[in-house]
Amino acid sequence: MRERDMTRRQVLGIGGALGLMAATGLSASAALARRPSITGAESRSALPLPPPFQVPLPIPSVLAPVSTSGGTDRYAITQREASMEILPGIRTPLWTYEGTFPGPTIESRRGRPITVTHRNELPVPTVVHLHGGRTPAASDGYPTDLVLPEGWPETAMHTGHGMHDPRAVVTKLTRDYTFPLDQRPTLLWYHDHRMDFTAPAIWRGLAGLHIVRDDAEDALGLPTGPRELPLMIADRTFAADGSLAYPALDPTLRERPGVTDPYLAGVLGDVILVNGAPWPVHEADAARYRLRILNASNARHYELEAVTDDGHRLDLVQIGADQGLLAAPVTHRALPIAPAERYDVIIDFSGVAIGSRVRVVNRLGSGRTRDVMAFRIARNATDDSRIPRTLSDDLPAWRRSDAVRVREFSFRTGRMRGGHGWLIGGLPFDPSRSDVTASLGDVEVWRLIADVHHPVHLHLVGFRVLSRGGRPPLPHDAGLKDTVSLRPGESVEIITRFDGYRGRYLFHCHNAEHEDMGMMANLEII
Ligand SMILES: [Cu+2]
Repeated sequence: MRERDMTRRQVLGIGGALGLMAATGLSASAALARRPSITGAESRSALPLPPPFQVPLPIPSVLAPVSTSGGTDRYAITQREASMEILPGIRTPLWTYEGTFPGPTIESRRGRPITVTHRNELPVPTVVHLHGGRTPAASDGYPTDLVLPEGWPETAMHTGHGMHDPRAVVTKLTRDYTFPLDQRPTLLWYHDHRMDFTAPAIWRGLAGLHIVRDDAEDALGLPTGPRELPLMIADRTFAADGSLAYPALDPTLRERPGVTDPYLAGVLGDVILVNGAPWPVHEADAARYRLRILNASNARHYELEAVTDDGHRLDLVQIGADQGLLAAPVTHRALPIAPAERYDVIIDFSGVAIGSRVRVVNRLGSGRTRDVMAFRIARNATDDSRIPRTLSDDLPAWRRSDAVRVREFSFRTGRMRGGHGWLIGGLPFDPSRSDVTASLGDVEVWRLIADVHHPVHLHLVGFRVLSRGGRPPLPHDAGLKDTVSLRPGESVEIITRFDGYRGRYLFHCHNAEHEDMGMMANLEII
C-alpha cells in the first residue's frame, strides 16, 4: 500500500476540516460552508483493478434455519477464514460468516424470535451485533462480551487497552444470540463489534444482511422476488498478494488496536464492492425494482444517483429508512448515504432503452470510486408492482414537548491515552463509566454536534430527526432512523423513546475507525 499516495482533497478529511476550524478560528457554520466531502484517507490497491460493470452482481444466499420448532427459528453460523474470488482471477483471504462475504442473509418475520448460534473459529475473539435490532442487552453484542476462540489465553483477554470490564459476559468458542425481532420490518445487518477491533474485522469480511418482513408490508404490492435486490456497498483496498490491505498497527489484530497515521480519520478503499463484487453489473427487466441499500463501508460516504447512457438521471423513490417504511414515498435525484445507513428505494427502468445501461454513481467519488455498479436493461417485461401513496401509518410521532430531558453530545477529535482519539463529550469510551442513564419509556431529545463527518448510531432504539443545522430535517432524514449522518460542523437534533428492554447498550460513531479509537459511549436503560 502506498500510504502517502493521497490527493489533497482526501487529506482534507482530518487535517483540512479540523485545521480549518482550529487554525483559522472559523466558526462551525463557516466550516460547514467549506465542508470537505470526505473524512478519512483513501489507500491504493497494489494490483491491477478490473474494468467496471463486468462482474455479475452476486445475491447473498439466504441462510436456512437448522430448526423451526418451538416458535423460534434457530440458525447456526460458523465464523471462519475462507478465500474468495473478489477480483477476477485473484484469491482473497477473508474472515467470514459461514464462508462467504457478505455473510448469508437471514430472512425473518416480525415478532417471530430467532436464535443464532455463532461459533468462533477465527484466530481472535469476536462479538456479533445486529445493527438496527431491538435486542435484549445480553444478545446485543456489547464490545466486551467476547466469544473467545479455541486456545485464546484468558490471561491475555483483551478488553480494550487492558481495560477491565467486570460486567463483560465472555464465552468460549460459541454463543447463542437471541433476537425477538419485535420491530418494524426493515433491512438490518449483522457485523463484528469487538472492542477496539471492529473496523478491521468488518473490513476483513465480518458483515451480513438480515431482512425482517411482515404481512402488512407484503400486501403493499412493492416489487418483489428477483425485482427486490439487497445492495451492500463497501469499499476495500487490495494488496499485491490479493489480500485485503488494511493499515492496522497490529496486522494480527490480537493486541494493539488502531491504524497508521494517515488513516486516523477513516480508511477508504479504492475498489467499490456491491455484495462483495467489484463494480458489478446486473441484468434487469425494464420494470420497477426495489433496491435495499446498505452502506457497509468503514468510513466512505456516498451520494448515489442513477444515470442512463444518454445522461438522464432516474428518480430514486425512497420508501424506507433505517428502521422501515416511510409514511409516504419521497423522491430524490441523488441520495446521500453514510456508513451503516440503509435506504429502501424504488427505481423504474421501464422508460430505459432495451440494451442500454443505467449506472449507479457516487457523486462524492472521483476516478474509479465514482462508479458503484450498473444495471443493463435486458428485456421488456410486464410489471404489476405499485408504490402506494401511503406506505405505513405506525411511525412514532414524538413531539419535543414529550421529552423529559434534552442532552447534548459533541463528537470531536481529541487526545486519548497520549495519542489521537475520537471523543464523545470530550471523553474516550470506557466500558466501566456511566455516560447516559435513561428510564425505560422516557422520551428524550439529543443534540449531536460534529467536527468532521460522524454517522451517529444508537443501539436498541430508532429515532426521528428533529432538526439539522438549526433548520428542518432534509428530505432523506424522513422516517425512523437508527443512524444519522452529522456533516462537518453540523448539529443535529434527534428524538427517541427508550423502550424495549432494560440493560447496557451503546451509542457511537459508525465511522468504524472512529469507533475503534474511542468514539463510543454507554447507554444504560433502567
Ligand atoms: Cu466519527
